[in-house]
Amino acid sequence: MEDRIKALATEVEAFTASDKQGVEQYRLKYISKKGIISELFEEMKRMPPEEKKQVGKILNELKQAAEQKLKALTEMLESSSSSSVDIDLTLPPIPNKIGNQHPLTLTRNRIIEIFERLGFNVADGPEIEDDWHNFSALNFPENHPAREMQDTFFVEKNPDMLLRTHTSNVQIRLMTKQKPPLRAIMPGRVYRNEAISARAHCFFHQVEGLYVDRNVGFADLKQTLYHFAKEMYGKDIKIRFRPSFFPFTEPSAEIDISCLICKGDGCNVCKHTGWVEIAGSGMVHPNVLKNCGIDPEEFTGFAFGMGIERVTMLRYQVNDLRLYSENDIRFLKQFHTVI
Ligand code: 2U9
Repeated sequence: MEDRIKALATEVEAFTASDKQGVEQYRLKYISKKGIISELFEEMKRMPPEEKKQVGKILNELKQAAEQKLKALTEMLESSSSSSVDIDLTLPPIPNKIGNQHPLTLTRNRIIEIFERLGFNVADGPEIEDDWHNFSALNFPENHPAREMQDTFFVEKNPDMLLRTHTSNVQIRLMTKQKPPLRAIMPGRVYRNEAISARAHCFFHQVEGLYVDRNVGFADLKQTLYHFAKEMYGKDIKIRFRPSFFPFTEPSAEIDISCLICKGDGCNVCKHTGWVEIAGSGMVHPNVLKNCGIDPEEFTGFAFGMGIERVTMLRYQVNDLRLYSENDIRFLKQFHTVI
């Protein structure tokens, strides 16, 4: 019996385990109620009293050594599994990257905010449009160059359908559906068949506006857009109207603002004129009102249109249109709301 206990002590001492299962096997084999050491205690009970004393002593020593070993094996396993994940809790945290709104979104939202305070609603419409809503209803003659394939993207299978070249299609839909008074702005994406460069792109964004009611005049147009310019660029801004031509407005005018860079003294941005173009505008052509079922003898209206890219360019001094659609995080992260 004593020899068996000594052999077991050597076995216990030499035991190794590399995982949880190994440690559990050890426990079951030596320490559990049905393990070898418990069996030896049972055997000892049947021994004569004079031998019991000596065997009991070394059996108790074995039991203690086996329990110590179990503790050591468990601790070793725990420390090796936690050291495999190497975390230095003293390191500063990696900051979360917080996204921001696209500069065009910031500008569009600011434009909407300004016009909403003047009582304009926001209207929306389709980007794939038919010829009537994009051209004919807007008084474009049959042979107008904008209707050419070089200028407009047509749907191959149905040449009556096209990618809208302006958001004016929404105005036509609005005027056909609702009767005056109408006061709305139409922000949205538009498409033109242009070669991509720093100054032109095949898609861009516009906000157009429309106000139709009895007795709407050119003075209302001037004051509305002067108010817009002051809200967008500051109260010291100057505006001027230059006569122009569009098929859908009569009379028509282009709107310039005083150059924000040189304050009118002359620089590269304003090509040394002191003025930069910001929008087109005019009184809605009587033919356009008629095409939408509105009597031009009873109602008049003004309309305007501006490119969001251009407004943004002047707001943030961005000099290349391509930057807006390249998704370069170094460009995009520079913008924040200007209050
Ligand atoms: C209806 C009647 C009239 C909208 C207008 C302009 C002048 C204009 C350009 C500005 C820069 C387009 O983005 S741009 O290239 N727009 O010059 N837009 S008046 O006139 C309308 C629209 C709809 C029914």
